[in-house]
Amino acid sequence: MDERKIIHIDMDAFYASVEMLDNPELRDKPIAVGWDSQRSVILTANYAARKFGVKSAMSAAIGAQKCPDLIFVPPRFPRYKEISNAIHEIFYRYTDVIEPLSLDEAYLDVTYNKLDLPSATLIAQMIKNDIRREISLVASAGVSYNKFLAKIASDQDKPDGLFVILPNQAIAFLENLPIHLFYGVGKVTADKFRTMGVHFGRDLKELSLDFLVKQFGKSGAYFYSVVRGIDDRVVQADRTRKSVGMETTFDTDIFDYTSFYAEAAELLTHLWKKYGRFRPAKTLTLKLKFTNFKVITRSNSVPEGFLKEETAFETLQHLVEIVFPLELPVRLIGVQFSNFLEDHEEEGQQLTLNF
Ligand code: TTP
Ligand code: MG
Repeated sequence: MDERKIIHIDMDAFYASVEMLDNPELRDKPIAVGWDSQRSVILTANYAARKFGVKSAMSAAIGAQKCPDLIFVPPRFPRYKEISNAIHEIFYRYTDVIEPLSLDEAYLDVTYNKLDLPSATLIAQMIKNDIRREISLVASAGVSYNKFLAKIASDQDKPDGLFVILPNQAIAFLENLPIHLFYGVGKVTADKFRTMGVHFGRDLKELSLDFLVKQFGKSGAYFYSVVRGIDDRVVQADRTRKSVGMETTFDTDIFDYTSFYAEAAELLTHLWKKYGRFRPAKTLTLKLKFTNFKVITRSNSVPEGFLKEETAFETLQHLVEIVFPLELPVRLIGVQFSNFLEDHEEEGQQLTLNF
């Protein structure tokens, strides 16, 4: 198998960091995301609370015992999802081969990336910078040649980590890795390994494939491979996005052609830069929201796809001409690409970014 370049990104103290972002008063205080009731469980804690030993999956009662000043913040899942989407948008600038594992974690295959950058480490750094600059959150990244190593790498240097495991470092790294840090080894499996005298990767390596399979079933074969730096699982790209769009809401409503076209063209310029040139689409849609909140859309498709920026702009101009003269002033304009050339007929979600 040709050598791949895989990045694993994992946000630091994700839910807690979002809460601190939205409520700066919480920033220097120990917080736990979860409900403040005896029976509830802490979803995550910020680093100030972790110093006291507060952590994910701990009961709220024990958390409050360990850290008497602990502030409980109820979770807001729609907000985490929104931030997660924004982070994915940043990933898509670099590659379409993105496999989210949860709201705050994803694998990216950047072997062939959209910017033709030769270094996965550089891309990881750029992604971290983008996330910090645009979303004001901190991510940790792991970089290696397979998923298993990239995943472990992202945990090595948290928070704000960037940890790289090069092919010629992998074997030594794995030999020295404590057994409980192998991804896929939970508490029960770790205990079982320890009773067998396995404490580090190098101990695991002494065990035969037969023995491991007898002891752990399918996972045994996985452990046998990964400790040797072998993991051929591909990054399963999320192909569910059926459209990409951008929209903008005005402070003052727009009624005249020149302003309207200028705004729509600016949106398209950005949309083209971000997606259009990477993922040719067949359909361009213009969306308008009038002052009375009525929404209309007008679309046009080209069977060969928008391969050139000029074609997209000609179509945009045509769409703008269709809606003029405007029946009412407009408070919002959106432009959207859909019907991607490479897509098959799959179910999927829509995605719109505020601009
Ligand atoms: P994690 O990435 O495991 O944790 P984290 O981002 O809070 O902290 P770290 O800096 O160590 O990465 O999980 C991501 C989010 O998932 C986390 O913010 C809250 C949620 N979560 C739960 O709801 N229950 C859990 O048991 C865990 C571990 C996480
Ligand atoms: Mg995380």
